[in-house]
Amino acid sequence: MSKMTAVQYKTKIEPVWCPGCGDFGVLNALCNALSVKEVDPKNMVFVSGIGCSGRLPPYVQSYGFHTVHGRVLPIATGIKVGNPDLTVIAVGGDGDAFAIGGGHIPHMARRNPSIVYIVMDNGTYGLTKGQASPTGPLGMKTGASPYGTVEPPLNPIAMALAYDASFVARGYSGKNKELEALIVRAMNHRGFSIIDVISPCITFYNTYKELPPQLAAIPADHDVKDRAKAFELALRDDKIHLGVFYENERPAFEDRLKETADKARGAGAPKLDEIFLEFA
Ligand SMILES: Cc1ncc(C[n+]2csc(CCOP(=O)(O)OP(=O)(O)O)c2C)c(N)n1
Ligand code: SF4
Repeated sequence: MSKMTAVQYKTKIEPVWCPGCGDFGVLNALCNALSVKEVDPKNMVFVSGIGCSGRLPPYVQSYGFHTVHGRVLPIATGIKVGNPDLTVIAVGGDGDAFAIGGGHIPHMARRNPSIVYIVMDNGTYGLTKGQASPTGPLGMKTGASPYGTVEPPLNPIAMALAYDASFVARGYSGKNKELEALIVRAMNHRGFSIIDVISPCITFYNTYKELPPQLAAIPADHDVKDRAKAFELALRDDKIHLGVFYENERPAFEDRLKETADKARGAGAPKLDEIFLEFA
C-alpha cells in the first residue's frame, strides 16, 4: 500500500457535527495519526458507541461498527480477539464511556487487549441535547437540571490509573499536533490505551473560553512508569494536565489468549474424543 495522506483517510461523508464541535479536531488528529502510522484501511476497524462522537466511523476510510450506547469496548474486544492482526480503535463520548459503559473499563484494563480507546469528553450528553454527563461539573445547569446538578464529576484519568490501564493519557481537540502524537503513541503501545480527549460541545456546553488557561502540558521530566506520580498529576485541581500520565508494557490479552489456545491444542492436551468418552 502506498502511503496515504491524512485527507485520503477521510471519506466523502460530510460530518453532521455542529460547526465548531471539538470532534472535528479529534477526527483530524486521528487521520493525521493514521497517515503517520501508514495503517492500511482494510486492516483497521473503528468501533463506536452512541452519541455525537459515535458518528465518527463512517468519516474514516476503514471498516466501522456503530454499536449500542455504552458497549463499544466489549464489541471492540470481540473484534480484536477474532482477528488480532487488525488495528482496532474504539471511540465514543464521556457519557458512553463513564456512565452506561463505565463498568467495562476496569475489565479492559485488566485484560489489556491492544485497543486504542478515544473518549471525546465534552462533559455533556451532546446527542440528547445537553444533559450533564459524569464529567460535567457540580452545579451544572442544563434543561434537565435547571437548578444545577448535585453530583460532583468523576476524574477519568485517576479512575483509569486506579484500574491500572496500561496507557493513560489526556489530550485536547484544540491542540491537534499534540493529540496526533498521543494517538500515534497509543497505537504503538501493546495493550489497552485510553485517551481522554477534552472535546468541547459548542452547542450545549461551550468551554472554549474557560479551558485554555487551565491547560498545562505534563512536565517533560515526568516518569510515565511512576503510577503514584501519575496519580498526583491526575488529582491536581490547579491545572488540567495534557499528555501521557502512565505507560506500562505488560502482556496483551490477545497474546495471553493465544498462549492458552496453543497449550490447549498442544502435546499432552486431552483429546476431544477422550473427553467425549468420559460422558459416553
Ligand atoms: C441504552 C441507551 N440508553 C440511552 C440512550 C440515549 N442516548 C443516546 S446518546 C446518549 C448520550 C450521549 O452522550 P455522550 O456519550 O457523552 O456522547 P456525545 O453525544 O456527547 O458525543 C444517550 C443517553 C441510548 N441511545 N441507548
Ligand atoms: S451537539 Fe455538541 S457534541 Fe453534538 S455535534 Fe453539536 S457541538 Fe458536537
